[in-house]
Amino acid sequence: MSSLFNLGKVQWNCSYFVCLQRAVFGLMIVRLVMESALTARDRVGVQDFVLLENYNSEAAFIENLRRRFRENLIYTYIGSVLVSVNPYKELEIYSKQQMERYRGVSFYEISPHIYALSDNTYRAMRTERKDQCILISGESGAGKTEASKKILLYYAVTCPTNDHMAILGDRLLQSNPVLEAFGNAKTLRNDNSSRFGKYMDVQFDFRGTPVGGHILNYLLEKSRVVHQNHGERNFHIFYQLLDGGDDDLLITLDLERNPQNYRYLVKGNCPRVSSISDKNNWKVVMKALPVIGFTEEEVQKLLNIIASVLHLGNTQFGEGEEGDTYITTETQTSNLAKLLGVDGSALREALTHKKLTAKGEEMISPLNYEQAVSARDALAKAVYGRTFTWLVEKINQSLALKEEIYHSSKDSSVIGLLDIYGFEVLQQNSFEQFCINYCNEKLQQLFIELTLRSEQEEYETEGIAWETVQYFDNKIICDLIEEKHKGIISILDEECLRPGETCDVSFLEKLEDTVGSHPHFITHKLANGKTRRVVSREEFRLLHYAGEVNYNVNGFLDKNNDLLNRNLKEVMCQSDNQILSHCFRREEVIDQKRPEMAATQFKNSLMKLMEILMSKEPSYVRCIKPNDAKQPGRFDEVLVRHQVKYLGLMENLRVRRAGFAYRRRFEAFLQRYKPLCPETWPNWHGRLVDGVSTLVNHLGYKAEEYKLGRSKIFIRFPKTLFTTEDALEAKKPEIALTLQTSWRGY
Ligand code: AOV
Ligand code: MG
Repeated sequence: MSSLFNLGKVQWNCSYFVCLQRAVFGLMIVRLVMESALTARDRVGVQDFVLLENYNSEAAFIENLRRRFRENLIYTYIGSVLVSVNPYKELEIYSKQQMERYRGVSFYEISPHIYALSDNTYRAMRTERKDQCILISGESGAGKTEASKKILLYYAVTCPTNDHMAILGDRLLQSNPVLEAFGNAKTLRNDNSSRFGKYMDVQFDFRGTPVGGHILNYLLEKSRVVHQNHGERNFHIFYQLLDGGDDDLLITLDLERNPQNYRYLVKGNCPRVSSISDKNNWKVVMKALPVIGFTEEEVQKLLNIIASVLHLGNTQFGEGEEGDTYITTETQTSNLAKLLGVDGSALREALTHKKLTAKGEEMISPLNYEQAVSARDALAKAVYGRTFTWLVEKINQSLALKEEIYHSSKDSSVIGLLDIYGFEVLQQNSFEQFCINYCNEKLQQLFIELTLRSEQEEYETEGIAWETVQYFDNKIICDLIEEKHKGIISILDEECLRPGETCDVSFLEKLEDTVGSHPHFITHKLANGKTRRVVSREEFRLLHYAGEVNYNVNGFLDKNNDLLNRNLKEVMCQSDNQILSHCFRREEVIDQKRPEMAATQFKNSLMKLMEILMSKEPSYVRCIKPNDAKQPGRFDEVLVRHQVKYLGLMENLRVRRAGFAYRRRFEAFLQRYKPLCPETWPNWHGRLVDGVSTLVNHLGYKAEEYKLGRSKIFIRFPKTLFTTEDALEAKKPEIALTLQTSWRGY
């Protein structure tokens, strides 16, 4: 029976084939039998990590995540913290019906979901009348932005509204594609990576109707406008315009369709991304702009700016004999001036000359080639960066639908949503990664402080004794970066301001002198005078909470200075493009005071953000990236373990479990388990605490297993709860029968 048959070039021996088939079939049966033998809990894991038997084991934690991920259950709780694993595929769990399922339902009653967290936060805001915030963290590509969009959609769909407020809902939702077009880009980690930080307040009136919104934006990665790493792109909007804009529009803007014709778009050698349709996204953005209140004229001015950035990139220089510079792309510069709404010869002059004031006298000096290139790039970054800020302001105006409610009403409350750029380690890390990772350090600190604090506070208010848990406090790294006079940012500022010859390397030397002995700071120099291989002479390494990152100091000073030549500012503030004249103010030219440096500005804005967040009741979404290939179904255990570690999820779990694994308000506990005790079933008429006490006595809870607080029952071991849950499960047919009989009886 060993006939041979051809399968293309491969020859299969039939008996082997049959054997293989049998083996596979056998395995399938074994798996089926095993699976049916497994209880649902074994197969899909536990939906709250506090219910894990072996809660100290990282392996058990990851196994639980893996099991759930395999079953497309991407959400799991650690108490009230939602852990989310990016599925990298569309799941059928975000429909309107699903939203309805979660509306008004107690957090733990149904499976974990971003909607449950959204709903719980909303209800807490309503019932406790306290401002809330949802902090979404995780590394680049872990799913933060998607989570924030889902939360916003949940509110837009489920909150009570009226015609007037429906407009607000629309605007809130439509602001997303616009901000993403201008502030997101394809990176190696994420095809739609947020290159700015975003904190959005949604304001609700006393009825729980959304009445306004406000966005704070943080440090856009402007350097991307002029440079992209290999395999990365510039901001989406450039490609959208070239792909989606109609022929007439491109002619007006003097643009060609091929992105490869623009020097600012070729650096990453990645004009197209398979997961992105620039053409469709262009349509979405063009539809969204009027909804947010952009007039046709404003849209045109905005597009002029986008096009002018591309033309700026193509502005080329030649070197004169005296070391001076001239523009070789004359015609393009005339078009560029038109698009920028400025005088052509003034622009030409400003791109090739510098204005200096020495001893009260103004002098003009020619720029050399490198200086001219860097002045051009600085202008492109300034134009794009300031337009982005203007865009956010414009969106804010449109979201402040009812100004008077937003700013004055005592009856209104807020839910804040924080979606920042995730922790990032690239092959070459620069000033931008330094800022992004510093921001993540701050957020992690907030998480540590607030999770521990709120846990402690809960025990305190409920009058329950508390055990402390050891955890890594990353304050030491935050201090290293931000401390006044001694921190890296202060040293960087000093170096930028120090007169005389300063450069990126002198900054590195200064760092070595000042923070060289810090346990989280490393350079190539070893204490014994030898050289460390893993860090080059142009780098310093920070041991972040989330991993080690080498930062190359090249460009740190320039990026922190973020200077634009004065004569370029002068030209720009005369622009007849209203957006640009708004962005480049005359006062800025007159005012000789040096504005704050970029890193300090960022530090101060983060401090303010921390204050805002501390004043609110936080909820957390901790996003995990299951693989680096952006593929569905792949769970890379090493990668996940690393994230579980640095997100401090095990500590989070231990803290949650240190006291009591599980807690619930008396009424909720009684409501769920009252069928298990004849004295509480079908209704308990006394005090809630007595009802719970009667119930747990009947269930045989031992004194060490639980504690009654002022308004909640705290259960120490998951086993206790499992037993109770199993008892409830066993009782279900009986309860159903009772309900049926009583129903029939009526
Ligand atoms: P990020 O915000 O955390 O990265 P995103 O939210 O942009 O990450 O997610 C990256 C990609 O993962 C998305 O474009 C989706 O393709 C996919 N994804 C994420 N969450 C889901 C989900 N719940 N369902 C389906 N697909 C999802 V960054 O902005 O780079 O830090 O700084
Ligand atoms: Mg994002």
